[in-house]
Amino acid sequence: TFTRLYSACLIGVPSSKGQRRSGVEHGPEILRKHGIVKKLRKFNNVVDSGNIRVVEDIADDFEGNVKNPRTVGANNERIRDAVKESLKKYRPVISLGGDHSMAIGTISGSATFLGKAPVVIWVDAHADINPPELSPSGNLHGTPLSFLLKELDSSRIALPGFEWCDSQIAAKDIAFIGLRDVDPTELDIIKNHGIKAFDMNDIDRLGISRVLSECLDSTDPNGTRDIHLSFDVDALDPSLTPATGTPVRGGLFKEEGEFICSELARTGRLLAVDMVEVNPLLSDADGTTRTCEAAISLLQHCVGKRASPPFEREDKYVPEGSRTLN
Ligand code: NNH
Ligand code: MN
Ligand code: MN
Ligand code: MN
Repeated sequence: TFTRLYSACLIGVPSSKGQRRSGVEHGPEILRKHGIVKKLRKFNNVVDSGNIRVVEDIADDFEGNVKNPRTVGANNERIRDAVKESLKKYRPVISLGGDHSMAIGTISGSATFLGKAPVVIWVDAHADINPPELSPSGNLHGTPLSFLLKELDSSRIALPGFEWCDSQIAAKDIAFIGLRDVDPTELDIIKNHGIKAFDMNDIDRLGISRVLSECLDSTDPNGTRDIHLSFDVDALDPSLTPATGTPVRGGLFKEEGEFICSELARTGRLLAVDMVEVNPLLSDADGTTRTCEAAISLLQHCVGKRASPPFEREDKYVPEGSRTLN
């Protein structure tokens, strides 16, 4: 399998301009401080490529309602190139965020390397598919999939900083897991284009094993395609990952996240992983440590650690809260 042929590789992406809270740029360094390299090496060879040098000195501001497009755009071009280069030698290429706007670059990097679309498994409380001009917040971390989706080509507006960017993913390539805070425009896009989406209620009902199988059956019926996993730590319940910018109660259990990672790694076709939105300034030391340990454990399962047998949700306490897509 790939575990013998390839080493995994870490790329730190200290980006923060896709949202408004400071601290998420420290995600990569806090994960290293919590021993990510050593802990992943228990399961596979891992090369740490250090951090991408992010652009911070561009004169930037709002473009309409959109915050910092020039900075986010320029950074994503670099991220695309770094991921694409790294995929020539390593897999999975693991990008440590940083805010989730970086997925514009990481997924473009995967698609550019392959010369075709990877499957995109998006694990997140949020759908991150707002067209920027319709975003309720103006934060680009809520928009990455709108840049990538071919079906939105005819309605996409030109934003400064994104001249390099080409949509390379189709609706049928994407599956969402863990949604529970989706904006109305996002829900319209998901429905209109028939994007596979499982909210927390679906996970309660069907179980994570069935949900993941359905994601793979719809995006990759023959089981042959390379997979890009984009994992926002806010997909997990905030009791597990409190150090993040937009926690939403009622999230995934750790075992469910680990099951997703382990099963995707087990296909042998896990090309790239994003682990994003770790913000050490938004919790106390204990909460930050728990967040880092959860993120590192997820990544251990991406590089070969095997999850315990399929996990049944019914046995466990299910937190209260908004858990549905509509
Ligand atoms: N949907 C909201 C927005 O567009 C929230 C996005 N926040 C996230 N996404 N953390 O994962 O701003
Ligand atoms: Mn999120
Ligand atoms: Mn295109
Ligand atoms: Mn996200």
